[in-house]
Amino acid sequence: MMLGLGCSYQAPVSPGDDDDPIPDSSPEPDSGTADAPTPDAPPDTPQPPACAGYTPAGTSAYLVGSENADWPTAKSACEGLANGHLVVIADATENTLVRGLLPMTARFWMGFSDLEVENTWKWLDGTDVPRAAEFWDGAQPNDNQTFGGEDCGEMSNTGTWNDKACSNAQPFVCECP
Ligand SMILES: [Ca+2]
Ligand SMILES: [Ca+2]
Repeated sequence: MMLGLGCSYQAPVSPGDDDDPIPDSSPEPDSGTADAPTPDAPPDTPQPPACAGYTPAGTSAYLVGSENADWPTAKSACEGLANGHLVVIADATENTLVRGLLPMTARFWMGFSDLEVENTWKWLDGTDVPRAAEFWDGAQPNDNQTFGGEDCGEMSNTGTWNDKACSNAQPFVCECP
């Protein structure tokens, strides 16, 4: 007997029969709960891991800039590296950790400035950097007029902070997230 016109039940498998009226168990092709290996998974663009290229340390992850840059360029560079930012220091532990990322001979940019309002220091996340913070070096910030004023924050050789003319090209540290 030949197959009928889809009017009755059929053998369990009928490959090639394209007018089977019986709906299959999963009408939604991409329900996400495939119960078998799915060789036909769409070749999506692979998602890079968050903070790709950064080295985890402590409670965050860091990346030392590959070349010296002035502060605005360093800021942009970090933002272009997996959406990071110039490093923002939360506490003494992080300060020590970050200081150790570069040789003590190197001073480097961090993510704070008083570019918006002179003598009002802000981290890039918008939080205040109290002028009396324990980390400021001696008489800093002093907005040294010898250099036309100083509006960008750096880590000094000793691990203390200094305000410096933003146009200096020097190392920088990015943080992510
Ligand atoms: Ca200043
Ligand atoms: Ca200074």
